[in-house]
Amino acid sequence: MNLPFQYDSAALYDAELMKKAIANKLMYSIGKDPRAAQPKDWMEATFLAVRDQMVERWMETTRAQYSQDLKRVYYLSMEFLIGRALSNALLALDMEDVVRTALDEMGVDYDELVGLEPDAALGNGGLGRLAACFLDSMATLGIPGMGYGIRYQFGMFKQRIIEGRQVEVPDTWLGSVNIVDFPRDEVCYRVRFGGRLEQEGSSVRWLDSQHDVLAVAHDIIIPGFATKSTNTLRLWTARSTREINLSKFNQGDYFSAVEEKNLSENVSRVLYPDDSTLVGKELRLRQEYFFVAASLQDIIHRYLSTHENLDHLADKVAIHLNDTHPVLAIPELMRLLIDEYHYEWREAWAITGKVFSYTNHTLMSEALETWEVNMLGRLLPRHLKIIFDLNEAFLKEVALIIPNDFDFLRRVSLIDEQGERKVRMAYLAVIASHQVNGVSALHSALMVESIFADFARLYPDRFTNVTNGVTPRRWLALANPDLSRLIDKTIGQTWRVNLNELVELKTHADFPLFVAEFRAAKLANKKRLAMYVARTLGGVINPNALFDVQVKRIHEYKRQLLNVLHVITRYNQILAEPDKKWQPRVVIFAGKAASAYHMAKLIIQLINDVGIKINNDERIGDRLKVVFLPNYSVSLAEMIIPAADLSEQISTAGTEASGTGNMKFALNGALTIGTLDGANVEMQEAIGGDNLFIFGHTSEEVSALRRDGYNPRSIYENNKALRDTLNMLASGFFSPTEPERYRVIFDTLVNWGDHYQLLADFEAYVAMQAKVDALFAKPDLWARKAILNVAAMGYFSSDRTIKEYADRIWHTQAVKL
Ligand code: T68
Repeated sequence: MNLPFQYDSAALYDAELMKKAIANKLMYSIGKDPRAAQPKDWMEATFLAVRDQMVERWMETTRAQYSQDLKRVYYLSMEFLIGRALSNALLALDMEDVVRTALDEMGVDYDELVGLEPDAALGNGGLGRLAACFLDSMATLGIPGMGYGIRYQFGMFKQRIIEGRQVEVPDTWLGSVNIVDFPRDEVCYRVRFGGRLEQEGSSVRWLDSQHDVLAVAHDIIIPGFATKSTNTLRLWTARSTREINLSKFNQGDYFSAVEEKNLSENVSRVLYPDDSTLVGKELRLRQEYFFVAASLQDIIHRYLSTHENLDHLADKVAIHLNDTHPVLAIPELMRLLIDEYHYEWREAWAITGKVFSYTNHTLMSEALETWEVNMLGRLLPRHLKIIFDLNEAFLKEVALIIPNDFDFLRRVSLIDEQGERKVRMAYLAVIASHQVNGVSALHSALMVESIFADFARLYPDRFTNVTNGVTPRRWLALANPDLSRLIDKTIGQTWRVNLNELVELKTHADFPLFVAEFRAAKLANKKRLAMYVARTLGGVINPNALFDVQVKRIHEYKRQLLNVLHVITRYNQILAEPDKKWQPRVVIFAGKAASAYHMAKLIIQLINDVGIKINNDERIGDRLKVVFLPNYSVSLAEMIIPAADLSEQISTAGTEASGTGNMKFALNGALTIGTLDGANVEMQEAIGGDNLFIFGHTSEEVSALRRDGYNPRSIYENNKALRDTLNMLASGFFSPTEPERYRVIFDTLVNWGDHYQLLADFEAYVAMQAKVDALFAKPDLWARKAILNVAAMGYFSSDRTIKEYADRIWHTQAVKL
């Protein structure tokens, strides 16, 4: 590669040395004879050999960060959806060729080996994946940043589809040999729960805590691309404060002897598999406090190793809250400053207010975290008291700015007093953060008009937008080698670190040779996906058909159902006009449903049932196929996205905060069919309206309909195609063994208000899909637009996003190496 890679280790470029390194690991770390080694053993050995190559750089970066006394960013997130690390490391180090050769000479297939690494799936979806892209960009840009999260023993569940239904299987991603991270047994903090408060004059003591847990650090190396700069993701695992209760054990009561240990270690056992809905469970609250308390102790410990006191903490420490899940960091820092370091309340608040910033990822009320005052008080009495005190001071201040408006005070109070009293975590985040951002222009604008409208009045300068981005390393260089090679050949290789260079592809959109090669790359990716479909599902799909793809979490607001309505309607149209020339299509879905979200699970089942009916209807042939790929994950996304022709981004306008899949698809040359929602709006501006398919109501129109009365039934009654489609759902056409199965979907849409306004957008959507067909029939025109999409994606690099955070929010500088 022609990038200015700044590496020094000889092993990097020498296949012989690499072979020795891998063989060594196989023998001495895995304990296997090469003749007996299984493919997995080779993968682990290779992983360890490659990891060694990162360690020196990692230490050098850490030393440089210390000696330059740089301000650090701590990115606190309950989720990091990092996916596979080996191929990513090889890309970052420019070592793929040498490892390929080394393995080849030892008779091991590189591609197969790379595919054996389990995904690190410590996240649900967009929020967790964004955190992973940010780590990649921070390392690449040299920003001294560190991620803090939880080392879940079980990550996101594995999804099996059995008889059309989602079945959740535990994700045992940590194999028998630990290749993932470096355990740091000595980096261990006590996290307290429960107990009581004792007031002594003006000071408060937190006493008699019970069920304390130890948090032990595990470090994952985050390599920057083509740089020595390397950051750390530090994940906490829970360890019992007492190994086993010896007296019980000696009395022969083995089970209760280990019970306590199990209970406290449950804190890092499993990732909550819910996104976009609130889970008010105690274990979740414990998880949140557990990782926040450990991280803050660690941050302060690091800071105090080079500073005398905490007076100027904010000069060197920025703590970013990825949504509200880590918001307990705010009262925790206040507690540490006041109770442990003896600051006055005012001083503590001044420091706290300079340290934190917060990103909001959703406007949906059902996702906004609140914690019952009772539960919080029982688990974290000191924090509840701090929150109450904060609230009192805050409301006093508000009453001065906006006098005599009790309703306003009630609305902005940190405590929701309606019904069971609850703490509103988002409000706590807002009052303590110096900056609060949304994740796309539209979302940030709606944020200050809706959930934070009152706060925007109080603190107009606090709110800002930082539009999301994705890392071009994983999402183009790694996921799409064929297209990457073509781009390299055409404009050089530095787009990997300066994605704006893709704009140079624009002129090439008119060169027939380039267009032909671009199409060839897409076709190769489609063939690869078709093979995967054949392998996993057994069905044959035609790589020349239009691949119409919707992959993301299954949620009503994302409107996979609208997509299904179009599929059924198309099915009916083909049957009605069998002699018309139909553009063959394969409609591909993938995505997980939260385990308790019945409607989302029903939607998965419907997709599978519709697929069975259509795929087996001989009258249809290959003009329409429906595929549901099980177990959507980062690594599956890396295969699916480069193979897509059409990217479905069809959420109800005003509901998808940003979306990041939308960016990944366009970057890989898919055209978007989408609503004016989230970052689609900015993508349209960047790409040009002629080069994507925008349809449907705007967020203003959605609100207006909601306000002025929306009548889905009349839409149903007045649109024959829609009526036929919905009647098929209600009558059991797709579920003959259980005709009532989809009645609830029919009712939701037709009789119960259709909250996400699918019917309102149906006609526009189907009409736009016809335009999609018409354009796809002109392959060169289609390819031209696809190229213009790729060319316009520079802005959507997470490097740009991170630069914005670093400049405008964190005020951090890059390390000099
Ligand atoms: C997503 N949010 C947004 N939430 O939906 C998406 N929620 O539009 C945006 O692009 C992305 O964040 C990044 O900004 C989520 O993914 C969650 O995953 C989540 C998890 C737990 C609780 C609540």
